[in-house]
Amino acid sequence: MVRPTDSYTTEPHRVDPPTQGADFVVVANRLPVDRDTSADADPADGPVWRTSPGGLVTAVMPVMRAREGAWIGWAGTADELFDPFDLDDMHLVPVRLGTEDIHNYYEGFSNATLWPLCHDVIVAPEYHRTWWDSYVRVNHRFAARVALEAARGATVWVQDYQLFLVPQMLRAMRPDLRIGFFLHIPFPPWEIFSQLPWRSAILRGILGADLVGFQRPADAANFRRAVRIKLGMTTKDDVIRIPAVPGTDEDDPGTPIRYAVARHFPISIDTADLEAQAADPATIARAAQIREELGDPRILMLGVDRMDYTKGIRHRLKALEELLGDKRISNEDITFIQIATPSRERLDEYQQIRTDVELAVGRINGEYSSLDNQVVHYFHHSYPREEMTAFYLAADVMLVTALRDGMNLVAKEYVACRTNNDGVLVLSEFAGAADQLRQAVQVNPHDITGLKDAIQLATEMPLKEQRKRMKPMRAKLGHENVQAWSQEFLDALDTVADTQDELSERLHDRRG
Ligand code: ADQ
Repeated sequence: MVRPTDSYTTEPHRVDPPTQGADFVVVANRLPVDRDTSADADPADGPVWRTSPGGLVTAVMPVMRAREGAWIGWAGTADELFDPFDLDDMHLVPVRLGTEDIHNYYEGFSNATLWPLCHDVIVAPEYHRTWWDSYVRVNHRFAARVALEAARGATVWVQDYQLFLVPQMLRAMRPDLRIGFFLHIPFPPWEIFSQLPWRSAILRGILGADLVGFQRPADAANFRRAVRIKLGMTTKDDVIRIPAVPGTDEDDPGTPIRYAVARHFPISIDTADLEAQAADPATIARAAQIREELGDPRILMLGVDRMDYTKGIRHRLKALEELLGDKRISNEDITFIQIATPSRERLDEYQQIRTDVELAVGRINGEYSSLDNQVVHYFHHSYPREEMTAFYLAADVMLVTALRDGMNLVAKEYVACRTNNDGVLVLSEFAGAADQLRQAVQVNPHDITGLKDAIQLATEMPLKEQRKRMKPMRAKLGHENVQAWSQEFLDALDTVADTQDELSERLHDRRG
């Protein structure tokens, strides 16, 4: 029999719950740690681990600690399988990825197919069947590992686009589990998503979850529309009616039906922790020192991003360069720090963005820097959290100009650190954070003229106006923090699992 492209087969198998499993399991591509292979780590002591940076980790770590669960993910090195271990109140269970898996599943299908597809096809997604086959295999490996770790009836929270197929695979292995899925990146409109040769399989994979969370209402709406168009399922508001056996006639009264919910749960930050760090005298002193070392610029602007083509770093440098060229801002007044964390460096597109950024930085400095003031300071490495907080505290203006971004935690971190309610956030309307941070100076980063105006406005904004905007944003993040985010998601997951009858009524609108 010829197998259609848009499907896959894996060994179907039921797995018995372990006698001693975890009641709460997070499964993500990466464990929240990196292996420390530096010279001072003695191999005789076994592997040494340190906490790794990144949006997902920042967001889920506090939840893991509070619930004492297990975290299943890749340890970040090729071809090595480590035993499960405990660190900082978390039980960590490594999943092995071989060199080929990393090439095909991770760098390939995850980061060169799905990532650009979900970010407005800023660069062209590549579709390769070998990458897809590897994606299916690796998702199955993750699902099988969860099936062995999760206690009977446990809650499993699957994270992000690398694991789209895990919810459905896991449901087949362990129908007793409560499964939530959260997508950290945007879900594209059907007109773009429909390019994907494996679009039905991906939609069905996600729909194995009881609750599917997105960053923005538009992402959830895009997903529900794709489900209606491609899978022919019925939706009402955020409820989706799913025939339990794929391919069966939904209207056959004998077909078991289940209901899933797909809606937005905008992720946030550990606001109290950041505020406390920003109020620490050591951080305040470090922020003052940063400014002093830069020669006390009148305006210090900051950009903090992974080095990624979605972040709009080129656009902001272009706007800055033109503003300097037009003499609308003076090179005597302005210093711009761009921190760009190395990211996915083996992919061509990422080497290209790095080259472009570095050329632009060199050009601007060559043209506009003097012995007294280097206009752009560019750092291509990551910093400890305390140092990041000091940068946020030191900066008068924060530039977040993403061309498309699920949320953008940097924007929220900057706001949380502005304990004096001063400072200006320039924020792309294409970042999810724009839904919550309404008082930011919002921009369309493709519109360079508009971006220049926004940057100029930010550099000239009176203190009173700065405070008027910053205060409500800080207040909002005070309660819309990452703890509330996870609580809301997990409460909603319980509700979906516990109230299938009510959801059925909602969908058929029997109440009215
Ligand atoms: P990312 O694309 O990685 O996350 P972002 O939300 O900005 O983007 O998170 C980056 C995190 O890394 C922030 O906490 C930031 O402080 C930290 N960071 C960045 N550069 C750093 C550096 N040089 N040194 C130390 N720390 C650094 C993905 C999605 C986002 C979504 C998050 C969370 O792409 O849209 O907001 O997941 O859901």
